Amino acid sequence: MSKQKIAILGAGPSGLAQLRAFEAARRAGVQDLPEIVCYEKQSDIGGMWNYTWRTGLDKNGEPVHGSMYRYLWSNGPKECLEFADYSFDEHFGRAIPSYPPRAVLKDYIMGRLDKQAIFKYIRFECPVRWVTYDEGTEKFTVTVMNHKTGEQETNEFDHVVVATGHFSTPNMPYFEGVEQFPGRVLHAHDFRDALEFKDQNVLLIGASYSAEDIGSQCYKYGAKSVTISYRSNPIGFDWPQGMEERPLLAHFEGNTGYFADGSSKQFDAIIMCTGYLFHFPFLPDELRLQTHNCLYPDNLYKGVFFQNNPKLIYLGMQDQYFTFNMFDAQAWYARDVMLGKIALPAADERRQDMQQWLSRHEALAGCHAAIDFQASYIRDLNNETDYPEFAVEKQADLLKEWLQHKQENIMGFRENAYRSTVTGTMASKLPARWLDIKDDSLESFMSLDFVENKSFDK
Ligand code: FAD
Ligand code: NA7
Repeated sequence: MSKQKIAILGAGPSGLAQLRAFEAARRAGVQDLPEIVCYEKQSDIGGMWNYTWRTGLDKNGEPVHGSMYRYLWSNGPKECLEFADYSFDEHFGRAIPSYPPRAVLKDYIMGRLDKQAIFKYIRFECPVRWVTYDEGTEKFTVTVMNHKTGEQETNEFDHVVVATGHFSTPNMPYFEGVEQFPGRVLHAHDFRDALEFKDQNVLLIGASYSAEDIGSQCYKYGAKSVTISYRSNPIGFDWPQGMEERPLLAHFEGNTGYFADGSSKQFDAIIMCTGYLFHFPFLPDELRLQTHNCLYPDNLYKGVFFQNNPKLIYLGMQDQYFTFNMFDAQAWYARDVMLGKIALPAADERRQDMQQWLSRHEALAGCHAAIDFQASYIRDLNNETDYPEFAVEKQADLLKEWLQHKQENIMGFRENAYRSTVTGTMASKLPARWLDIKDDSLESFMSLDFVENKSFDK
């Protein structure tokens, strides 16, 4: 029998988790591993964490994937995204604070990879153009544009793992009069540097993570005022002076925004923090996941296997309280199904299982229930694989503390420290207020005199 072939689309944290899962099996002595090809649009690994200064199109004319910006710090405690098979202690050799900047987290993600072992599978600058499935041969055909050779390539695979992320294609609503707005109008996807908005009156539309964090960045780096306009509910933090929330914007006249409560204000710039579209331009209707940002997208058995064709696997498509360790849980489970260690049930049984999760999802009341829901989803996956234990329920408790800490002080929550559920190590603390630490480079951060948390035992 010929070897199985697997295509992984995307080499961000999810695609890398899939590669790592197979690598772990190889190290454990599993024979006859499938042949793997990972197609990546960018010229390096890391997905979102691979910061780019570019916006619009990349050097190959492809839509820029990155939505991350300078000065971005982890928006959740690192203890809730720690890999169970590669701890922060193992990487840094000492305790570091709970909310590291982007470059520090990226260093950690990259640190667990044996680059030699993994890079050989990855084909960089190869955006996937089209995927089809042939019922007769039971194979997928994947066509990519190889920008390095300037030619398209087509190959056949037994499984396709879609790990292309879902925070990259802007959801950009229209507001009457915006076309006459004299200042800059951009989506969070194109936001790169808060200093651009220094001394400006900035309007952010949207009331979720992007609005909260970009607003905080603009405040930290000297915006004159930050106004957040919400559609459903205000974020509700005790914002510092100069930041405020207003109901939904109704329309613009020149540089003046008019809000649903009748109030108005003049602005220099508008940043749409209005979320992202699930966008898979390389998939035909019958293979394409159609959903929005939520904790349990329909038609994904175990959150990963596409119901129409479970040989098509989607990783990381959920809204994310948990990130890297959830991608691992998914990748380990998907690997075991692809290796035939776990058998997938028939379609109606898969439907029943999804239905049960969907009903739970629908009944969720509040953030604590949502966190517990995602933790139990991860537990459900980890129960079936050899991914190391990481006490996901305890991490859920840390996430609840995180919510409380944000509520107490949105500009200072990153000064809190938590204990790792993987190693038991208590994080150290920042030596200064987060608002006062403006250099976020790896070198600068790692040279800070972190404050050891002596009050806690290991
Ligand atoms: P991505 O990281 O998006 O990677 C997808 C990969 O697929 C990319 O490399 C892309 O180039 C590639 N790709 C896309 N299309 C194609 C194609 N057609 N062909 C080939 N390759 C393709 N998470 C946290 O844990 N902590 C944080 O602090 C945090 N902050 C965030 C801040 C922002 C602004 C954003 C947008 C996200 C943040 N996240 C954070 C969530 C983040 O999305 C995840 O941490 C993680 O990057 C998701 O990994 P992924 O591999 O699923 O997707
Ligand atoms: P989210 O979490 O999907 O949130 C999108 C927000 O945008 C949400 O508050 C929406 O309001 C709002 N929205 C969407 N459409 C509109 C319109 N038409 N008008 C006004 N407001 C709108 O996206 P984020 O970018 O904040 O976060 C995504 C990830 O990026 C996250 O994981 C972070 O780690 C970084 P709603 O509440 O639905 O009324």
